[in-house]
Amino acid sequence: MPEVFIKDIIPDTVITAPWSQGRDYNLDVDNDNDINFRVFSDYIGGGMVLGSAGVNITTLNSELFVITDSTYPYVLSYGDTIKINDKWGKGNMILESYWQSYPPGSSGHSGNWYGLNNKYMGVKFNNRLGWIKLDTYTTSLKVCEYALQK
Ligand SMILES: [Ca+2]
Ligand SMILES: [Ca+2]
Repeated sequence: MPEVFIKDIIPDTVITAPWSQGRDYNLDVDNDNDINFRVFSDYIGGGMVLGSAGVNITTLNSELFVITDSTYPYVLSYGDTIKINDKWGKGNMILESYWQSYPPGSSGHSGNWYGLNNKYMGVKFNNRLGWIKLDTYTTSLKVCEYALQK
């Protein structure tokens, strides 16, 4: 078993987008001060017609991947196994996206990370496996902890 570096973020970092704004957060999974992920939360009003909110994550390195078969990262639970031959993707990923009509009447969401607690996103960086532990809400997320093989 390779050694694993685990970083417990204390306190957990909450990224909340105020109405009509966005908030971002930089995540450095191997702690070398070079940012690896950009997490972005937004909460946007499109005039009086439509509101939308969501949380996205972008990989910033060519050898950085998350477990997915699309632009929607998979959700892992405690005890799940991360393997080098899992399905990996990179680029601009959507954790969750929500929209609502105005006046309210219809709404919907996409992405696998809608309103989850204590879940994990699988990560691979230069063939080192790891994870990011997140909580997600409609207009925000909480970054709790991350880990990467040494
Ligand atoms: Ca880094
Ligand atoms: Ca924490």
